[in-house]
Amino acid sequence: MSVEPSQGAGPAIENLLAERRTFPPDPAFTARANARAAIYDEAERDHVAFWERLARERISWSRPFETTLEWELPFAKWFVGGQLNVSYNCVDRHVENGLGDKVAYHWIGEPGDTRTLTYANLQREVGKAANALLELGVRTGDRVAIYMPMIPELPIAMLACARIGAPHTVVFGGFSAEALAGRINDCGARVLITADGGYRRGKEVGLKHHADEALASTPSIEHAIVVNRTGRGVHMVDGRDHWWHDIVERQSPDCPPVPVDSEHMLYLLYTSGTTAKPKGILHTTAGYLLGTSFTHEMIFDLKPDDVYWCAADIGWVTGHSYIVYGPLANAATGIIYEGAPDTPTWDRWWQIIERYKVTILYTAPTAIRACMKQGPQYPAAHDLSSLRVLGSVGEPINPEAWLWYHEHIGRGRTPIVDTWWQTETGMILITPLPGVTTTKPGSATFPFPGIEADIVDGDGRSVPFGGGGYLVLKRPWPAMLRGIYGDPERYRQTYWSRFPGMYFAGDGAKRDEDGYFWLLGRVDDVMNVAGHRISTTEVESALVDHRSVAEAAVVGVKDEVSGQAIYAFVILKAGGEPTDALAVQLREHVAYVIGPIARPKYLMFVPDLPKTRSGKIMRRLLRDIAEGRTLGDTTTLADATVVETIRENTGRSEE
Ligand code: 7RM
Repeated sequence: MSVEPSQGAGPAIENLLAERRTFPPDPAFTARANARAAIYDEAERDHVAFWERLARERISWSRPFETTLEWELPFAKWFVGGQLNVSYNCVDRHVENGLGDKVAYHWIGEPGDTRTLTYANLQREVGKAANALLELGVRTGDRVAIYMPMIPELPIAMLACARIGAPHTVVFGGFSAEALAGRINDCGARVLITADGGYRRGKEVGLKHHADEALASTPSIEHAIVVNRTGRGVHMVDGRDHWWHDIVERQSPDCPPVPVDSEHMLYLLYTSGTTAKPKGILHTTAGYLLGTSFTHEMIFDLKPDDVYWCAADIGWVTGHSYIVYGPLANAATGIIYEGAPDTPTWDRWWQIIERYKVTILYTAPTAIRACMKQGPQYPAAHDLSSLRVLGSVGEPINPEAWLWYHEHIGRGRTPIVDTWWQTETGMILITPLPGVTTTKPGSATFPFPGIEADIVDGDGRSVPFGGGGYLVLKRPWPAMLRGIYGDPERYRQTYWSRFPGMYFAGDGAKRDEDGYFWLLGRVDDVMNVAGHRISTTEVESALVDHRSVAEAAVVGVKDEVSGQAIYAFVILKAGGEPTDALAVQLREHVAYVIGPIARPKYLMFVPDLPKTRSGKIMRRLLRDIAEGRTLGDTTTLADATVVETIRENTGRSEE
């Protein structure tokens, strides 16, 4: 990550956009809320003692821990001396507590097939899958790669690994053979768990043939287990490949969970760094389980009868922490949906919410803006009255998208939690607590209890309220990454060297006069217009503020006069006319909302934007397009045709 120290006298990042609407909690919600304002005070008095208490109360230990935290910056060890098993904590103990018949997952396939798994079902399936791994020679500490669609066997495979202490690395099902091979080779996985394919947008998407291609260059892989999802014939390599329905189905469901040390590696998850080789973000056992389960219960106000739906992909950290480990540790009932929100029509999600009486929905701004683009008639046609908490994650949520979510999905009644965190942080770190926090549309509000976050200038000095700068974390937290697999120096360099003694997240942020945190996007994307450092987020939010705009992405392009000029890519709401007059109007709108310095010099209407699989806009590719360069790495793009469509579009409007 390249971070230029701020030059000149100006602030690291300008604070331009002022959003003044506030939403205090509903007293009826507060009366029943899991979170109490007092936990902020308890955590502040002694954050180590706070996490110690929670770890003793919430985790079922095979052996209790002795030391809560050993901190040798930047290396943390939490709950040292303790032993536990994650799959026991997520499954068996609930069955022992009489919750065997409680639904763990309602699964919905894209073609309409469904499956229900209770905690007792999950225990049997996980035991069988773990025994299959043992039969294939997998031992505690061996790495297992997982490359699957969103089917129940995916969380089962993860829990089976955790049961025997074999760290998994889940590779998102949309990634290429090359990406899969790179990750397998980096961690030296012995077994791959995959499927013949899955369903997406009404089509069968093959996986096994990508896996076969990858396995041609992965010497560490000895075996593959293949789930039959689509029934389409695939090539099975004799001796190497095993059908799940053979090798797993014939196992005994009894597989004793292996107790591992608190700091045993639970998983690796590779972040698709923009240019460099992907980083294997390393998460361990006890701290991760505590951090994900406690935040899940507090931030989503989880109650025993909730139906919780995190609509992310399990291949993204959001799925690891908030579909699998956090919710299962809390004995939640969850929804897993295999497919796309527009298949067969744009009311698929709202049908699911109505049908399963979903009470908590956690999704990304990109999905909310896609729904905004289609129009409110789709959710309006469904009974969404079961919803009581809404969440957002993955990108800054523009105030207008927040308000749309509040009005058309929450029907004005439900709190919204805008949760900031990263693959590296493992758990949500900046967020409102429903029932406690007064929210402001577009702000992730405050650090979670026990977390110390700050905003600093280029020299690492805390920026006073009202200013913008770099988001840092100033003390360790239980679910933090423990390193980059096989590369401690890169870990130190990437996260702990920019500001000595602090974790630098790579995000810009500002705090308003009330101390609310507002995320401003990746610092690599910050634009420098005539010496003003302007965040992409604020200009995009000003565009989305206009009634015709569904989504916008802005980038800085080289400019002879101002150093950089702002280039805006705009998606209109359904029915919007992309005229020159509107382009002029939108530019003026930005100037009006946040000031003339932020008026985009160029503006182009586009049908879609280049995004990662988790929905993040890839501004780097937009800069390449705007400056007429050949495209950089596109392997993590969700839809590779999007950039071509934009490149062929010549209708750029210019100031
Ligand atoms: C959970 C996840 C991490 C990056 C992070 C930010 C951005 C995530 C928010 C957000 C503003 C949010 N993990 N980000 N959540 N920005 N508000 N609520 O997304 O590793 O894939 O990405 O995502 O830039 O650094 S991630």
